[in-house]
Amino acid sequence: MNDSSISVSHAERANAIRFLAADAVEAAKSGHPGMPMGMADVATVLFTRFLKYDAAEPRWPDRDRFVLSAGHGSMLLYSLMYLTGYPDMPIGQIRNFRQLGANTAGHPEFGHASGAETTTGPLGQGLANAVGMALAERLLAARFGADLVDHRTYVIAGDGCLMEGISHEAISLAGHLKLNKLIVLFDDNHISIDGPTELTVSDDQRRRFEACGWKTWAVDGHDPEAVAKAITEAQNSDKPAMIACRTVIGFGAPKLAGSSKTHGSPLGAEEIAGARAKLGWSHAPFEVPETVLASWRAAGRRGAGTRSDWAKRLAASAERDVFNRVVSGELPAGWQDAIRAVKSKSSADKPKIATRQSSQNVLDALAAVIPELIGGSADLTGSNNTKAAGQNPVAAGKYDGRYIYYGVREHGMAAAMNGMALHGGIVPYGGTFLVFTDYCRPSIRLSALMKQRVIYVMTHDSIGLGEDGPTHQPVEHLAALRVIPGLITMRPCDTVETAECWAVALAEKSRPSVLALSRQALPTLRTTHTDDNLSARGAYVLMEATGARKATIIASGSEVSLAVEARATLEAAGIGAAVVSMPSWELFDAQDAGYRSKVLGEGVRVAVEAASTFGWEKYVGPKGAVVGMTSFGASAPAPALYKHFGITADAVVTAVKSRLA
Ligand SMILES: Cc1ncc(C[n+]2csc(CCOP(=O)(O)OP(=O)(O)O)c2C)c(N)n1
Ligand SMILES: [Mg+2]
Repeated sequence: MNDSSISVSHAERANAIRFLAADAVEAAKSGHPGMPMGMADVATVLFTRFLKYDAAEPRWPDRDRFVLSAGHGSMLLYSLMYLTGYPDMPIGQIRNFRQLGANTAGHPEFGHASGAETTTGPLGQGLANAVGMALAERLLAARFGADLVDHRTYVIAGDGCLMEGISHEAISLAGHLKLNKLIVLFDDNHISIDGPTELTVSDDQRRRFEACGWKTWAVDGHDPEAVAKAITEAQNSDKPAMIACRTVIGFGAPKLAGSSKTHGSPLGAEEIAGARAKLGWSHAPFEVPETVLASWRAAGRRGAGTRSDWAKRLAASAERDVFNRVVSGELPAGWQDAIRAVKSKSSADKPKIATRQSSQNVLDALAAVIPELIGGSADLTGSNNTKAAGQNPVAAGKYDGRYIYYGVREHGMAAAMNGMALHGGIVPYGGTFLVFTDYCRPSIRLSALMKQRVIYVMTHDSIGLGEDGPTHQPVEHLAALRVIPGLITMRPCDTVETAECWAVALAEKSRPSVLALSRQALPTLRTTHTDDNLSARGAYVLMEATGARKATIIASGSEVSLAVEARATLEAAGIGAAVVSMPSWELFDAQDAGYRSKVLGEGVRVAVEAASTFGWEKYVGPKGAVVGMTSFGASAPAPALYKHFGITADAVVTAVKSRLA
């Protein structure tokens, strides 16, 4: 379709977006009209001439991805979806913008409106997700060939996205990996909430992107031909592309256009009426003239033929079944055998190794059977033990690797992993030190909010890391991760539990996981093999009391062996004590009440964990005790630190005895 084949003008199509957005915000009495009005021209060019999609099949795997990183402009996306005819975006949804139960949430939420490729709103995240999506596309194209995987990733990012720190990590990584099918449309409107951007930023954005290995253009964002020309050139770029589109926020509003006042408030009846007069749009709110709608609907089906050709190629492909399996997120049959093998070998060999090393052993086995497992680390590969045997590095132009050196870009890594998981066809995991979950936290939160299987391999999980000191020793991090809804935090005590926790993380198709792993060596405590995944229950009785159970010692990770030691002392003193290994609160809380009370027992309960004591009260109860950290750590060898902070078997024994007295 082009402009001459149909009598509807570009301006009419763009105005349809503008008024759907302005009127929906007006009806909701809240929202952001300025950005959709400003970017309506650019979006119209993209969705009517360039974007490869079929509105009738929003999830077609080889579609171009469109990410609205400036998520406050959600009405831009919803208007486009309605106009192009996405089945789940009838006009009723637009009328219900921002209302409970509507898929037109205030910001685009993944899993609500089908055109929302990712949840955006926290500025910069979408741009960084898009880097992951563009990378996923390259990795899958290398695996399955261009016949099945050949699409682009487009992003709309605003001043805010580009001011956020994460944008630097994302831009830098994309430039380094030469993700030339990534095209960023920068809404260069010189306005953010506080006013003109000259208040806050003087960056030369084009030169900034160019310095990171991008090609850039600058165009008038209200000149459709200029925008189209730049996108055409960007499509042929050998580097990622950024097009700075100079726009006017709130374009068409007679008094407020160009002002931050249009950013995040309804324009008001008078201003909207003025915009109608100015732009020549005489239609009632939520009414789009038939011819305009028809031209949009035709644009929405532009890709139908391309999609059916693709479907034919897939049907005829020898890779069909594998491709379908991988895209659906199913793991290859038999992958659990690798887990079982590690478990039984470890129970027999009883290695004394750090759980980060255990994780390495598990990964070596898993990577051999799950090709879509894509690893990486934020410059701590040798410490996180994340690079599995047989995984080659991914590099610019070399996308058949399965390991990503993310560089010192924790936040960018986490957001890129979200993007890869959302893209589909990839199971991403990545590592850094547990203390730096703080550097990834906004993206970890989004992994959980979006229900994505992203696996965070977080090592050096306590004061047990020793001499690097309090800057590197996580204290409050486990508590802070355990409160994120939907996230599974797991802290295994030995190789067997580490294998089990990996199995949980992989089997959970719609939850992210954090594996908290030790730097220091730990003894094997699970010395009898069982196929059952005991860690999947969150906690279980590792050692029962010999006689009647008087006390239960609950521990996670490196402190489970300490609990075992304390138990021996108590038993020797005639006090029946059980050890409960609790690798995961979340998994344990999901068990039935009967199981939970049986595991926790009736007697005195003492928890021990080399982390903030915060929250353990719920398991030990008012009569129990928690042996843990109440301050930051310190720099010293690990054994000295455990002693210094009183996280010892003796402290556990004393706590039990004093409560039995
Ligand atoms: C991480 C983060 N910080 C702050 C906000 C609140 N916020 C939403 S939009 C915005 C300004 C964005 O400016 P820009 O991207 O230029 O959008 P425009 O005003 O041009 O639509 C801010 C600060 C946010 N959504 N995310
Ligand atoms: Mg702006």
